[in-house]
Amino acid sequence: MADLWNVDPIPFVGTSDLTQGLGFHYYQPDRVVAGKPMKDWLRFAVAYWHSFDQRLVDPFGDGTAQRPYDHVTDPMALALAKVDYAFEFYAKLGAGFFCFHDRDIAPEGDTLRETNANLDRVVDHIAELQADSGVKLLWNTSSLFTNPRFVSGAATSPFAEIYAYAAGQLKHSLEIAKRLGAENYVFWGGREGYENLWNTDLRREQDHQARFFRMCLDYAKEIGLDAQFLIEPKPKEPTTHQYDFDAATAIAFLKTYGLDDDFKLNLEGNHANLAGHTYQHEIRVARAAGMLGSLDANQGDKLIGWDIDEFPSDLYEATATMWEVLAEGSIGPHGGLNFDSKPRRTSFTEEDLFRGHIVGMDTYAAGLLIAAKLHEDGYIENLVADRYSSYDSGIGTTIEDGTATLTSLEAESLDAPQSALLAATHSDHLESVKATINNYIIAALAEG
Ligand code: XLS
Ligand code: NI
Ligand code: NI
Repeated sequence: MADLWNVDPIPFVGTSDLTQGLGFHYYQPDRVVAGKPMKDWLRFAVAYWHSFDQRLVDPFGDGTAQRPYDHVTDPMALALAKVDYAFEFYAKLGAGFFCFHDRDIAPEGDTLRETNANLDRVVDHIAELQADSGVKLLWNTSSLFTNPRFVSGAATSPFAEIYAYAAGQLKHSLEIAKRLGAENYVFWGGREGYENLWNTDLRREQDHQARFFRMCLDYAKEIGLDAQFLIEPKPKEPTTHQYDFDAATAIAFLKTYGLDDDFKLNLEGNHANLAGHTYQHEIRVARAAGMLGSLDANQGDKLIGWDIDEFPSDLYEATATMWEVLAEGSIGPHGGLNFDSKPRRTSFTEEDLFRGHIVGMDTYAAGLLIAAKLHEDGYIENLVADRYSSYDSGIGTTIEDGTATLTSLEAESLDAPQSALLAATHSDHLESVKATINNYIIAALAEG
C-alpha cells in the first residue's frame, strides 16, 4: 500500500490495551455475528465532504485541518490528488464504501457544461480506483445548497431558472451514480424549506419538489439506474424550517405525492435530535412504514443545538440503532452506515481523522454485539409480546380483526371494576427493563 497518509493500516487490537486509539477493539470485519460478518451488517462508508474537504471551520474560526495534500494548489490537480488519498484512507481504515456530493469531488466551472467536464475527469479517476480496490459507492448526491445561486432553495426555489439549473445538475449526478454503481441515491433538502412564511408559497414549493422527484425517477428509469432513492430528513439548518422535517413528515410527503413506493429514508442521528427525537425513534418510524433505507451515523452534543456532526461514541444509542437493524434484518435493502461526521477543531492532524472513524466503527461494532446478545435471548421481543398479549385472544382479537364495535366493547367495560382495569395495565416494569439493558451492555462487552 502506498503511504500517502502518515498512518499504518488500522489493526484489530482487541480489549487487552484499552487506550490504543489507532486500533479496533471490537470491529472485526469477518467476525460472524447473528449470522452475518460484521462488515455486512455495518457497511461502513466514509463521507468525502467531511473527511477530505472539510477544513474544520466553525462560525467563529477558520479551518484548523492539516491534510497530506495541502501542498497541492491547483484546484483540478487537488481534486484528482484527493481521490488517491481518499482510496488509501478507505483501505487503511478497512471501510468498504464511500459517499459524496457532486461538488465535493471537483471544482465548479463558469457554466454547467464546464462543471460537468471537471466532474467527469474526477469520476474517471474514481472509477479506476474503485475497480482496483473493490470499494463501493454507498450513495452519491447533489449539492443543491452550497453555491450562492441556491440561496432560496433549488427544487423549491421561487425562481424557475434556478429550478431548471438544479434539474440539469441533478441529471448529471444520476448519470454519475449509474457510472459508479451507486447502491443508493440521496436527496437532502438543505435549502428546500423556508426562512419566512410571509414571502413563501408553501404549497407551490412542495408541488414543485414532488415534480422534481418525479422527473428524477423518470430519468433514472430512462438510463437504467437502479439505485434506491433516499430522502434524508432534517428539521432545520440552514433553513428555518426544512420541508423534510423528520421521518414522519417525509413519509407523509411521499405518500401525498404518490412517491412512497420509490423512496426510502436516510436517517441521521444529529438530525433526529434537532427534530426533538431520538435516533431510535426516527429509525422505528421508518421501519414501521417499510421505509428504512440507510443511516448517517453521527451524534450531536447535548449542550449545543446545531448539527455538529460528531463521530458517534454513544454506546447506548448505537445499541438501540443496531437493535433496530437486527430486528429489520439489514439497514434497509442497500443501506450502510455513513459517517456524516467530522473531528473537532482541536483534532486537526491526519491521525485524528483516523481516530474519529475508529471510534465510530468501534462504537457501532460494540452496539452490534450488544444488540445481537439481546436478540439471541429474545429479551425485548418477549417483553413486547407479553405487553400486547391481551390482543391475541378474546376481546383483543375482535379489535384487531375488525369485528369489534363500540357496542361490543361497551358491553365488556360496563361492569369491569376499576381495580381489575388498573391491574391489567401493570406489565411494564420499565425501570427494570432499563437496568437489564445496562446489564446486557456490560455483559456483551465483557465477552468482547
Ligand atoms: C447535512 C446533511 C448532509 C447530507 C448529504 O446536514 O447531513 O451532509 O447527508 O447532503
Ligand atoms: Ni447527512
Ligand atoms: Ni447532517
